[in-house]
Amino acid sequence: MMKDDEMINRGPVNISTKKEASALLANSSDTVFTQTNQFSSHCLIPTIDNYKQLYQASVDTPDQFWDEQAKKHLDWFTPFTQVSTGNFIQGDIGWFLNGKLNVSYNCVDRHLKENKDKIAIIYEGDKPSQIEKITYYELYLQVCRLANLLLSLGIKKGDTVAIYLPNTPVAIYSMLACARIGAIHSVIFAGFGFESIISRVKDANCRLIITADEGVRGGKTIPLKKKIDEVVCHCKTVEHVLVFKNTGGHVDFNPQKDIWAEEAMLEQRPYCPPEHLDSEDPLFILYTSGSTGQPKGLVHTQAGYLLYAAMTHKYVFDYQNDDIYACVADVGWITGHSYIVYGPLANGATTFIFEGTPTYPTPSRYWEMIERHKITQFYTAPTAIRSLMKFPTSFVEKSNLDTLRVLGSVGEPINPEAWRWYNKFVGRERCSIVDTYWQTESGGHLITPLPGAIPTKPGSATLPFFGIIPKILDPQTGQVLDNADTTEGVLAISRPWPGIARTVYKSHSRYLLTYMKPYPGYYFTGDGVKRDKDGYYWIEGRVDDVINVAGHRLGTAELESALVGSYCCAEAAVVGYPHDVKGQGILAFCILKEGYEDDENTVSILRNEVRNTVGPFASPDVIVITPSLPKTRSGKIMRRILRKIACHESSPEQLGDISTLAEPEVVPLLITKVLKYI
Ligand code: 6R9
Repeated sequence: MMKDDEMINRGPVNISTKKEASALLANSSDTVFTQTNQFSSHCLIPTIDNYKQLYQASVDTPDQFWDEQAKKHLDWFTPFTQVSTGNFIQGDIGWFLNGKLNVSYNCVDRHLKENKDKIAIIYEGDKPSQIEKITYYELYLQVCRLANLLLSLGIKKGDTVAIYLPNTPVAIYSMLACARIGAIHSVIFAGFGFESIISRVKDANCRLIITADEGVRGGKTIPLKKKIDEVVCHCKTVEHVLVFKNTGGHVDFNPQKDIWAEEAMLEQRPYCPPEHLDSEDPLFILYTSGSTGQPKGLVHTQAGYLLYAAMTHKYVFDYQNDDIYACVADVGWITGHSYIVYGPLANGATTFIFEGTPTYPTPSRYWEMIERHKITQFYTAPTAIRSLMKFPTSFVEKSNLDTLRVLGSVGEPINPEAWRWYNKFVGRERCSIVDTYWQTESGGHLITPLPGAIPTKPGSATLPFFGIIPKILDPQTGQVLDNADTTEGVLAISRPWPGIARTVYKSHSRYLLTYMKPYPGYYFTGDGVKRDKDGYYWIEGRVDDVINVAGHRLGTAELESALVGSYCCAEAAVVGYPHDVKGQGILAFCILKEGYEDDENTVSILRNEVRNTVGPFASPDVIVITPSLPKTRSGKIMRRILRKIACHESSPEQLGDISTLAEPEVVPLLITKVLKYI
């Protein structure tokens, strides 16, 4: 069942979220912050004029621009015959038509000739002493063995494979092994709970799941195989479970389905010819929360995605040959896909993968890793920066961070205070800060500074990447807003780019409904935005029922369905509220079933329900038990009012007319209850 908001397409603009973001931006200076980047002249794109020239070419003669880039950055088995096709009305987008290539070949094999012994992957486990370095040749052998193992289990081109692994090199081997044989991977973040895994495995009809015994984060062990054992009982399509040993911890082993991966790989030949795949064959599915309960399986294809990931990785991080590049995201999210795995490896880079957390064993962990490995680019999320800012600066000051050149931020708007801290204490005021705005759907960066070329302003993602034509639309009328001064509205993109997701798995109508129909002729990002007089973009956050908690996108409907799935909850409504570390926190209003009391026990039952079904990262920060919810007379929950209450914008003027509600008296009650917690 689709919710009203999604059917209306445009949905109501989430004013509260916008206000929060505007408040964050309010204290930011509008003057251009020109960093003293001592490396500017050595950057790949050293001046703003170089950027402008390239950008102009990319939008004036896009086919010529992308034709050149695709030939320069990718190796092809068969050349493409047409650069691009399709539009945002039909959603029939395609790039590099009839070309044949292989993503794993581009990420591994082609580097062997000159860089066989170069380190491809540096891994740090949860404990700082757990370090592994994998050369391109070793990576190649592992990928080939695993690809052959998948083939021996009957996995073939077009089959879907679920990957539920900790953030370790085997996750990279697994993704590349699938890519080698044309199987479509669906990585499921290892923090997801039971229901979230089942819905993803079922939606994609996965034939095989790749997992590990356990993961370890922040000193805590996370049972992964155990969770998959429960999942497999409910998912009939799963024929085999490949199990990697990560901790060596005990697992239940079902000889009918389970296979120890390392042992089985040893029996496989370390050569596997790469499948010649069409540019538009699917590469992977990645699920993302939307306005409705069921997450959308976005489908990315081979050539356009890889080219876009590789180019953005190269230019946005100013990636140069001997760099040691580190993105501390998880491969379970798009940031890990594009900027731990595909972008860096396509560029022959040394990429870093980290299984632990920023504060374990101490809040110096990131900075010590940078010193230990001589990291040159470091990419993290504002929530991590905010959590580390809370500690004394001595934790960061004692590390030697001289190797750093570029610092990246992703996942949510970075507040100027965090930006400045990152710049001062980590970048030591001599690095480029790149606040990269993009989405699972976009495959790679959409709006971002380029080191050396684009002067930055704290809190602004600055200017569009090559080929991206952003438009600001009036949320109600869809008119393009084009004031020379400041413009504010919703962000849309007016022309397809190579990295855009091509469809929602098995549901093209949902793809069109969510992204193309709200504003015909445009791709709708779902974000509010402001453009200042210098043409700089300031992302203001989601305008739909999606909340962004510590850089993770969560659909409120998904959380509500988990809450009502608990035996004690009759009805639930979830909204976001400003949170000083996580960006947004989760506030859940719940009506209990008859016979349950508003006490700690009930609240913990509700919280655990969300932890188990969606995942611990989605655990509500505040649960308010209420006898009723503000509803229209037709029974629709007025989320607008709940959002305002959550943001303390609950004066009568701010709330507007509530007399039309079925039970207006619940509003003051909720205001009082919320004040107790937030
Ligand atoms: C890459 C990623 C996408 C949503 C996006 C927006 C928010 C991401 C941002 C940012 C402001 C940035 N977002 N980066 N907002 N500034 N630099 O995070 O993908 O998980 O799909 O989330 O995240 O709201 O629409 P995804």
